Parts: sequence; C-alpha cells; structure tokens
Amino acid sequence: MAQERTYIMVKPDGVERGLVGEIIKRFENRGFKLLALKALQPSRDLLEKHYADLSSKPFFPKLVDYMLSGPVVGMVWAGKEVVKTGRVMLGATNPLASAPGTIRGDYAIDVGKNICHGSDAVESAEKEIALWFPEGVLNYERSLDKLIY
Ligand code: FUP
Repeated sequence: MAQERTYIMVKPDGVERGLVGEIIKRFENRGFKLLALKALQPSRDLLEKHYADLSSKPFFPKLVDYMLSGPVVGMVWAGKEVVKTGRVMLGATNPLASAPGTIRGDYAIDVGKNICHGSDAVESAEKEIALWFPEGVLNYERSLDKLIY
C-alpha cells in the first residue's frame, strides 16, 4: 500500500531566517521520508489556487502578498500518519497558541509570519502535491519500509 504523503512548505520568512535545515531535520529525525524538495518563487496564480478556500477571508490579500515576498521551499514527506503528525510538529496556525517544542512554538509569534505550511488532510495533501509538483514526485523504498507494521 502506498504510504501517506503530505505537503510541507517553508514560507518566505522561514527561508529568510535560515530555518529550512531545522525543519528538514525535525522531519528526518522523526523518521519521515523525503520524497521531493524544491525552492521556488511562487506565482500569484499558484498561491491563489493553494489558498482558494481562504479567498473570502479579510486577511487573504495580505496572506498572498506575504507568500509572494520571497522564495519558498516545498517538500513532500511520506510515512505513517504524516499529515496529522506533521501538523502537530508545525504547531497551531497562530504561533502564540503553539506549544513550545513545535516549530511555530519555538520560532514564531505572528500568524501572518508563521514559517511553515502543512496539509490539513490526506485529500488536501494529494491536491497540494499535484499543484506544487506538477512534474511528479519520486517514490522509493527504504530497506526497512517493508517491515513497518
Ligand atoms: P493552516 O492550515 O495552519 O495553514 O491555517 P489556515 O489554512 O487556516 O491559514 C492559512 C494561513 O493564513 C496561515 F498560515 C496564516 C494565514 N492566516 C492569517 O493570516 N490570519 C488568520 O486569522 C488565519 C490565517
């Protein structure tokens, strides 16, 4: 059976602050598998598609401008319950509500500069992976993957 996948993105403030390695390290240390990784300057069109569900929110224009302010690093991670666990590792959307030990709880205070994104459900993860990696995503098996139970 294919492993669960999620889309994790380091937002412009996280890239600017040099937190890409820290975020990768936390997912690697936990045991998740990196399937894809790229830095890119997202277009307005891509961001509006990614955040389509939020288009009616008052903060939407500022959110898109913030996300356009610099490059992002998009990643696909795979593993057991990676969607839910990835969200726990990121912390609450509002960093002030994020527990210490989470990425946002350790590195952020503003909801409008909350460092990272993680898919909120398995279906949205697959949609986001298709949106951000239209070229497709590698898959490979680690030597012990077949022994996971
Ligand atoms: P999340 O799933 O944690 O990314 O949260 P949402 O999809 O609800 O929000 C997406 C982004 O919108 C957040 F990362 C930051 C921004 N946002 C605001 O700027 N203000 C808000 O009140 C809520 C979200």
